[in-house]
Amino acid sequence: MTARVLSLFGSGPPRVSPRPEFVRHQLDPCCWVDYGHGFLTGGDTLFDRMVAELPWDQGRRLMYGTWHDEPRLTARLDLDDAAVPPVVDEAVAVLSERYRRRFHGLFCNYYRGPDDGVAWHADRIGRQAVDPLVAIISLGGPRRFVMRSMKADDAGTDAQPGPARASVRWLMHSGDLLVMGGATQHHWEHAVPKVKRAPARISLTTRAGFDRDRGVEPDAGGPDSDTAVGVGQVG
Ligand SMILES: O=C(O)CCC(=O)C(=O)O
Repeated sequence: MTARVLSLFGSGPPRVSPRPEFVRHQLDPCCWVDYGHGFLTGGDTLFDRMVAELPWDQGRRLMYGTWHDEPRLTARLDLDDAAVPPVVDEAVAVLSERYRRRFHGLFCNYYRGPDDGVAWHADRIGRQAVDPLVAIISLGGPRRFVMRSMKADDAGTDAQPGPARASVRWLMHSGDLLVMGGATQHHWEHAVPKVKRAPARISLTTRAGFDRDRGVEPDAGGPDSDTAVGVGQVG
């Protein structure tokens, strides 16, 4: 396992930033990402606590007839579970208020080092709900998070290459937040690639889609973002 890089704002008690700033990246006309640098302070403290206290599970996948360990550990919690630290409840409340959507569940992923990762995929909630929101808080790290469009998937031929797919990447630092919204789960994929070197990282993922209580989508929209920038210049 690679030594963890302590970030400037990562130590100290975990807190939601009192004035979180979100930058909107418009991926295409109907898909967007809001990025919140330093959404949480004390991310490394929270990382240590979650590594020690969460009920981590080693998932297994059947691939070509053989079972393989997933290259990360996972823990799946309800938001009202006693194992969810109050600062995470507070973070989810901030998200619910900002997007006026109810978030459900906390899916935690523990990437122990560079050999852990998750391959290209769109979240399953995109098959169950129209325009779901997927919010990811990163703890520890930093670690690269990449996205690519599912469109223009025409690789062409060697002689005549097809159009390149739009892609974008972020280096997520401890306490950063990334929210995928609009039609992103229908038109874009994301991944946390395996790399040569990477410190351990946890991602906390919560999603808003179908409203279980009302049986309808309460509000498909979100607030306007503080800043809008295009694809490709983040890193
Ligand atoms: O760890 C992350 O940042 C992404 C996790 C993810 O994409 C997933 O679990 O579906």
